[in-house]
Amino acid sequence: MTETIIPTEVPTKHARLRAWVDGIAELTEPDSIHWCDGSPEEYDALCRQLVDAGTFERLADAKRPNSYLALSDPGDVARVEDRTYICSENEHDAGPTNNWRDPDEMRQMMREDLYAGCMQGRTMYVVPFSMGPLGSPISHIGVQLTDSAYVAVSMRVMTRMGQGALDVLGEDGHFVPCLHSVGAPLEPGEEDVAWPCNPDNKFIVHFPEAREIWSFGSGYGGNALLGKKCFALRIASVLARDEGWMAEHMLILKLTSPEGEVKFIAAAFPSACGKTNLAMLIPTIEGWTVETVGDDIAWMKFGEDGRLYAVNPEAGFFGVAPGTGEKTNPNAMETISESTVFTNCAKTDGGDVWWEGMTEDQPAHLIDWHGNDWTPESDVTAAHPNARFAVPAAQCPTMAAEWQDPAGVPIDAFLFGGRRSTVVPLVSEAFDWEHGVFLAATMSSETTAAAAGQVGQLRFDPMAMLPFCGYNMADYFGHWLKIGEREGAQLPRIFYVNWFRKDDDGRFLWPGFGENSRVLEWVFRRLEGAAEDVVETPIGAVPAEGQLDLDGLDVSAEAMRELLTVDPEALRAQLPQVREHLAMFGDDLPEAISAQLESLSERLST
Ligand code: SAT
Ligand code: MN
Repeated sequence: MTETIIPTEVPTKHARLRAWVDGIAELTEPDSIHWCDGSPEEYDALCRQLVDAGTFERLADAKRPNSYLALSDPGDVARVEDRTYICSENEHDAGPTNNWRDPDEMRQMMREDLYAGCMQGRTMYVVPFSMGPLGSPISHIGVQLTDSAYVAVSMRVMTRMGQGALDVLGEDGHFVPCLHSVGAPLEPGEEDVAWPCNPDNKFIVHFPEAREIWSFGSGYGGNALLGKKCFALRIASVLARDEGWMAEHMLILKLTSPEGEVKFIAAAFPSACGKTNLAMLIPTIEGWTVETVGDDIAWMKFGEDGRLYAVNPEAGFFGVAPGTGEKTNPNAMETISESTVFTNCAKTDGGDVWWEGMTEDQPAHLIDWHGNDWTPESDVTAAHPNARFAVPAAQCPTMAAEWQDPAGVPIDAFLFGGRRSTVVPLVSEAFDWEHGVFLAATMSSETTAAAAGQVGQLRFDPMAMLPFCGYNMADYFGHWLKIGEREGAQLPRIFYVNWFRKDDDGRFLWPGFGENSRVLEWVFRRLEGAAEDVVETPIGAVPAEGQLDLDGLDVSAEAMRELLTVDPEALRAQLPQVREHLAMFGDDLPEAISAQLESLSERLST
């Protein structure tokens, strides 16, 4: 029995919004239009509809109450960077790291060849949402039009979605229009598939001047939940540049010392470096607590006191499931114990989900993410490596009380880092803002493991923003430098960390996870003006021997020395790769960044 959602009355007097919705409906020809109010009743009804359509399977309530599993089309499992475009009026403004197409040509092609009639046989959902707490001066409103109920449901988890956002918008407020279609119209009477999409025809398109997003062909994650990477990073980075604030790919955590003092830390790492784990970390050192404000994105604006105040623009976590378990992230496990939407995980015989790394033992039998029988003898993974959970942040046991504060939280430090098995020490502090910007602009991970004493092939991911910067990345470095020059600014101090250094036998030198709290403690003490005993190295200040709290830690003195060693020879060996990376930006590279490279090179040659 299929439950139909009754199309709603238009719940807003906002003329521009209504006109836009009408215009898109005329172009895409949906059967009906549903204005989302964001209520729990609507969420439940949409979920039931997704179950009827075969998109969702409800999990066993005894195991995981009020939760669902979706299995995507195998051709629609992740973001598609080669199909992602920044259509600025001027090609140069997209820069060397983005795909560019002429905006007029792109609009015309998408309207005529893709969007015309693309919602036939489907409902168009109007999804108003706030990125950031409702009504906060740091927040912004978007409205997504989508022909996917899965997307509407996910947007309710990931954003403040519904009537509240419309109320903030009022009759004339500004919103970012986000148009999305799975690109799979239905003929009259045609049976739908469980995961409609258009795998060979995906376009994830941004118009930075118009502050507009057009997405086609994919129903998955960052391609389709347009509030996340498309709005909160690519479009927001452009807004931030123009308005003097920052939209960054950063987690936000609250660190409290045994004395009850609080610091807020924002941290940027490329994917697969444990951002969600750090945001929900359980300290191993006595008396310290870490609480969570966000796990992926930070929007920061200057307060009157000159400090940067951050909000997490999202209201949920869209986390990678594989590798998440009681050992690696018990807080995440508790967060997703109910009311969670899972995508591309495996299903147990008892009606629960499972993925690689969830438990030590593998279940004897599963249904894998393709919908096939799976046993430990199978030669494929049971869950897709990019399988996800989407869950309201409010379910996380470590959410900081401030996470919904419209004023945001004052950021005391930025952490940057990559995945480096050699060369880069466990932690160092930049000399100053400009040096920190240089470190972040040259952030890298290794693509191939280096042999002992060698530098591997580096992949650079400046500020972890490579796929998310909505304009010329050289200008983005310039924006960071400008932030540093702002009069009266009380800037966060900048640290560089590396949890992934290995010994000559390829074993990790540092245990990571909860033990990373020892590094957070050192950062905290530096911010307080303590922990003054440092070793000045060519890449910044590293804790002197005895400065890190190692009480109860099972790491040998020799390994500790190795972890904090800065070898000028090895740094020199990686300089050509750093130079080549920055050369990509040509004459656009800010003078200060080239100057930083030259002074590093000088420090290394003396
Ligand atoms: O698919 S998302 O962009 O939402 C998640 C990610 O790739 O980081
Ligand atoms: Mn991310």
